[in-house]
Amino acid sequence: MADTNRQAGEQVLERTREQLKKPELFKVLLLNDDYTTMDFVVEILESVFHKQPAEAFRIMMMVHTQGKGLCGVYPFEVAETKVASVVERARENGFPLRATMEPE
Ligand code: TYC
Repeated sequence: MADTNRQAGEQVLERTREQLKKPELFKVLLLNDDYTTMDFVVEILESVFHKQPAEAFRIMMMVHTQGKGLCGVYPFEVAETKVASVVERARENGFPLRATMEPE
C-alpha cells in the first residue's frame, strides 16, 4: 500500500495544490539619506508606487524622520522590479536613494 501512495498521479495532485498557494508577499521600503531631494522621493512614490500626491508626501516625510518607510507590499518579482526601478532612476539623477525589500 505504501508503494501505491507514491504513484505519479498523487505527485501531480500535490504539485497542483502548491501552485494554488498564494504568492509570498514582500514589503518594499525606502531608506533615508542626506542627499536625495524631497521632491525626487515624492516623484518616485507617485510614479513607481502609484501614490497620490498627499500620500507620497506623507511616506516621504516618514522616511525622512524615521529612517525608513513602507511603500507597498507585492509578490516577490514585482517587489524586486520596484526596488530596481527606484535605484536605476535615482542613479540616473545622481541621487544615492536606496530601497529594500523584506518578507511581509
Ligand atoms: N533626507 C532627505 C533630505 O533631507 C529627504 C529624503 C527623504 C531622502 C526620503 C530619502 O528616502 C528618502 N533632502
